[in-house]
Amino acid sequence: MTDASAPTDLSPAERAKRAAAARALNYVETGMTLGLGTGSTADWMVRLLAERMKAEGLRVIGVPTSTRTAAQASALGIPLSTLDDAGWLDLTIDGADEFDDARRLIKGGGGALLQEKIVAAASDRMVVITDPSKHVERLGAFPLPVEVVRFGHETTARLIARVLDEHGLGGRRIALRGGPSGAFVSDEGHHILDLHLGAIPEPERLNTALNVVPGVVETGLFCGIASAIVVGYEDGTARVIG
Ligand code: ABF
Repeated sequence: MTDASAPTDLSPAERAKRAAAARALNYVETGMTLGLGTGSTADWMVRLLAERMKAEGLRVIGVPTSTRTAAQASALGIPLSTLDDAGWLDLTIDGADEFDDARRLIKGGGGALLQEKIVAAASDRMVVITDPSKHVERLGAFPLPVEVVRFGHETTARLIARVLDEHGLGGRRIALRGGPSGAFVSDEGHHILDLHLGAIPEPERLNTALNVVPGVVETGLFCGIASAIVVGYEDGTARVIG
């Protein structure tokens, strides 16, 4: 059933994002500490959460996964805490760049993968809000973001290339996000390498192998973290899968 309160002037893509965000908020109860995701779908979740807090007196504490989300949530009057002060979260709601049928994700297109993964891992449940365009049979069409320290990041890229060779993914492009003259810097002061792999046959194994490379901080492979996937559709409906 579509949400009668939804604005009528939304694009089909925005209607799908809003629908997923609205459906995911059904998991939210007063008194919860919530991980607030990052990205365009998560923007809708934060906006609708603030509306419900005002309209229904819902009381939650938010832990943002990026400075972008912190600014949005703060401006909307959502009480915020740091992850360390919160300690552990009841629920995290966040977007994704890809998801497969095993609820494995690629995240990090927005550059916040490190904080997103830490917050999601420190939550009883992680609910992903997304749309059908992000569903894949096999992860990897979306370039895999890998967060690396700035020191020696070109050498780290060469060490990553060796790992890819060992995983049958040799010769794939490894791109410094933003390029050498305008390299992206994450909230934690790191760079991001985007790995154009095409397909990732064994996501768990690759995630483990990449995470032990000196200089690698974290990868955008989320395996065994998502509890449920909420898919929003252009007709304004949403469905929970997995
Ligand atoms: C965020 O959601 C990022 O990890 C990811 O890049 C982004 C993609 O979602 P959306 O399409 O909603 O922007 O959590």
